[in-house]
Amino acid sequence: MIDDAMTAETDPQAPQSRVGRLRAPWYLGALCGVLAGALAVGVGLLTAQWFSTSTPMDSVGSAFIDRVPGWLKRLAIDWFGTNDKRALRIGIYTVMGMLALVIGLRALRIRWSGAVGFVLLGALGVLCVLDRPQPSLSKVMPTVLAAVIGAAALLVLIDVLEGRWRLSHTPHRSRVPLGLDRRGFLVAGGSVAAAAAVTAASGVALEGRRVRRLTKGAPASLPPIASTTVASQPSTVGATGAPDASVDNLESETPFITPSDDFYRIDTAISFPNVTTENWQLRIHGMVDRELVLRYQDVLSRPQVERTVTLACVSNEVGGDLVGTATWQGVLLADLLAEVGVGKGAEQVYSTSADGWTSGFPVEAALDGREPMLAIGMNGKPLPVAHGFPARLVVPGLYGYVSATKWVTDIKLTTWAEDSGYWVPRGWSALGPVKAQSRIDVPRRGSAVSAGTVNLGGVAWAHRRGVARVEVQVDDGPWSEAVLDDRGALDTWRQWRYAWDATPGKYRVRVRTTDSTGEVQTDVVRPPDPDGATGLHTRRFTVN
Ligand SMILES: Nc1nc2c(c(=O)[nH]1)N[C@H]1C(S)=C(S)[C@@H](COP(=O)(O)O)O[C@H]1N2
Ligand SMILES: [Mo]
Repeated sequence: MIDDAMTAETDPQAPQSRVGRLRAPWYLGALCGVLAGALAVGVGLLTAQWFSTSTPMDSVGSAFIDRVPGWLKRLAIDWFGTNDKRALRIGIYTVMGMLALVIGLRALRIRWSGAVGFVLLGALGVLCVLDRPQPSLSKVMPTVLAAVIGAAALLVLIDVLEGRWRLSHTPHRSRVPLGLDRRGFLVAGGSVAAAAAVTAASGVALEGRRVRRLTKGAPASLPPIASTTVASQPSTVGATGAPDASVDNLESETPFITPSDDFYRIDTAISFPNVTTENWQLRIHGMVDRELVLRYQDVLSRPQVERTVTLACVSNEVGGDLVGTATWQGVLLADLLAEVGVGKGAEQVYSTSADGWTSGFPVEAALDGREPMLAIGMNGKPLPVAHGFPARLVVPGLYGYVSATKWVTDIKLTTWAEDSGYWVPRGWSALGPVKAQSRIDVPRRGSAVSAGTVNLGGVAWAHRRGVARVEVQVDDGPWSEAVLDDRGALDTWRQWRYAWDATPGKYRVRVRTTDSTGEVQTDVVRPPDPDGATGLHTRRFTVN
């Protein structure tokens, strides 16, 4: 059987003028580009596992995160919340797919330009890896392999498409395009698509297995809390009564302890760093009298403490949900620092994660009694991978971006001049004390509110000073005191409740907190940038 498009090209002596007509349609060129791109992606996904590093696409994503202007990063958090990484991945795959398509189109006109296009994309990927902390040969390998194989696949596809390389009938190669070889193209295109699917699927499966195995060495149960260190939480301040929690759904909406699965996640890691209990170690060095290197077992065998602390993200908008409370277990940083001996002149506790992210806070914050921890446990279990397994820092009263290094592997005592945490050169404040905030959580947004007693509730926090009071204001009425839940401490949020006697109508409700020093939460509206949002959370209700 003879393919329809072939009849004309069986004559190699065909006049030049006819070759033009035999050129493959543009969309097949585009398809070649996309297929070759898909194979490159698959090869990247798979070889990233072989070299235990990130995929080319994720390297581009990470370099993008590192380099994006602050305003764009903030927009991304606003738009996508903590889904920003998935959105970024989708964006990168879309852009790369479009580039591959264009490369395929070009390759139809100029044969070599396809290969050149993939090599250029590969070079961009390599630059992205080099731009990241601790570049290495194995980190660039997936990108190099993906680009080379993508380029080769495109050359083959275009050759087959244009009949330079005949796969059907008597296979042969020709220096001039002999016209569209449909069956050959189907075979070649199908093979590339199948190879792309197989490599991508195995890469994704291996990545899933890798992430599951990261916690393989996690202890079944955390070591017991040492009796000597079960120091009670700093006592709470301020007035309250015993609220009737049964009348509202505050505890189900915003439980005092945030379940680990619901805890907000913010970090620059597109894929989890390769850190396990076996390969993890923490080095404490810099301006210290003697360095210390800890293995996971060393941490487990040290006296354990447990503290309930509310962690907040500086990017949290007024009323936002980038804040949560957990019970953290681990060892006190002050004990570790006492052991290494903090040198004279040390100003900053500067820590680095396994994937090269950094943060730093004042040495005083480690020693002023707020009890920062090297945490290994969250809510009674080993830290989840997303929250820094096997170990992270938790520093009460400071935003996460200056203190809460997840997957922490390095603590350096240093000066402010010597080192700056990741977000500081990107325009965020070097010091990040958490600002007092209060939030209205119930009734839920959009739920029907009927006249009578409306149970308002939410949480408020004022780290290092403690929430002394929460007040609610309806329209421009007086500020009325809410009831505070008994649970909580200086560095945790407090749940509040307020029974509002509401008649039908439209209302604006605001909330504010006062800390134990009598300082009232400011109503001045400021964005998160550069050191945390302020302003009063406001909700509008229609009472029926
Ligand atoms: N390794 C690493 N640790 C990190 C970050 C990061 O990007 N990388 N982000 C910090 C920020 S900005 C915050 S708010 C907290 C969030 O901790 P969580 O994800 O456990 O809630 O982690 C901090 N620790
Ligand atoms: Mo953050």
